[in-house]
Amino acid sequence: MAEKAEERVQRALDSFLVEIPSWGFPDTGTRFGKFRQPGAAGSVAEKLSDAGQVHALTGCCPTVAVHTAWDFPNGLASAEEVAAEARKHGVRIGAVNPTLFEEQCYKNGSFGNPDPAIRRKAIEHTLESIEIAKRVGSRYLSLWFIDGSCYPGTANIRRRKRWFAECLAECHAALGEDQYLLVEYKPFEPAFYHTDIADWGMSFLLSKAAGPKARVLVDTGHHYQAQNIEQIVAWLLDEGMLGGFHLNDRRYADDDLTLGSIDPYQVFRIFHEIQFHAWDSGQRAEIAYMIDQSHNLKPKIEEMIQTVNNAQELFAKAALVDHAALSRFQERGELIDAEECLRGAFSTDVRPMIREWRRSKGLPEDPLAAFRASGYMQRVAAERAGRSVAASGYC
Ligand SMILES: [Mn+2]
Repeated sequence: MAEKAEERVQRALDSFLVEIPSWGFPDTGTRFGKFRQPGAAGSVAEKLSDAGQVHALTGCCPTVAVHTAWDFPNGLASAEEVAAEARKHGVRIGAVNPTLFEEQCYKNGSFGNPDPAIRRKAIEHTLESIEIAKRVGSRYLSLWFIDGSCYPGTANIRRRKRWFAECLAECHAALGEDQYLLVEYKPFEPAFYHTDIADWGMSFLLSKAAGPKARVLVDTGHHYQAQNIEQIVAWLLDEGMLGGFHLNDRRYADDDLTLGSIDPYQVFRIFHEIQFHAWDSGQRAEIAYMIDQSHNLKPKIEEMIQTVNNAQELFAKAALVDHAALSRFQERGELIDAEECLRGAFSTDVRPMIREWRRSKGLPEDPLAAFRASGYMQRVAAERAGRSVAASGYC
């Protein structure tokens, strides 16, 4: 007899952890400006405190992604202090992201820069980030590059590809036993003619060239409009090359919108491919689920709770797909039944089952309401008022 819906959802939620980004809590903005929020985090300690709130109320965000330049002001020397601060707030440091895009020297790129001295500087920063990751007990070094060009003829695309392969291989060689290199892709922005790692295929090839512990990172916002993201995910799973996700949504291009706010069925289909693969292959792929959103308009902590909530709902819905039945329908070419099998799961209201899961874990049934009732925001807004400069951080 098939497992009951409630049990499937409980089991799925038990296995589903989502990492939240430190850059989701300070004041950030678009290229046009910032709208400051009272109580926005201004220091690493404040970011970790805010992240700790999200985990305390949702129970599924035990790690926080960090950016080397923004969160480790003294580089490696800050590592222990930041790790201790995270522990103090009930979380751990997750993926370490080298910051390879803010300094003036990176105008023409980092790993793809034609100047070998700048490529060397980018490698050294990445190697230090790997050491930080080791020091704070993080398994992931997560790489996103601005590299590319804005005008035809201005960059040697083939040479840059080879420089990328060399730099990534050198960084891969420094990884610890249990560490992974995650390589993100993005089709455009800030480069508007070519991006050195523009799509999953380029990330795949460069990861393969780097070494056995490099994997592709799929940022859901980094795709063209009509792209079939779940197919990319299915292929990466089948190749054993899916490392993780940066979860967000977009309507036009990368805008850090709330996950599932525009197209929840897309997210559901991605989660479905992952769970279908696990059923089919008998093994669950190790995937780092991370949120990459930085909100300029919505209240930051509430937004992060809303995103985690959306992620749990969509993951739980995907757990309701009857894989055995779906396989049968697919084999027999029963198109309507196969499609309805997916749609039925997607249409199920899983919220009562999620509330039940939360009750069973001693968590608030409605984390957003619990956060609002906690008075945390009012308290930190008062404590943090009058601070001069907010911590930077936007990607
Ligand atoms: Mn990203």
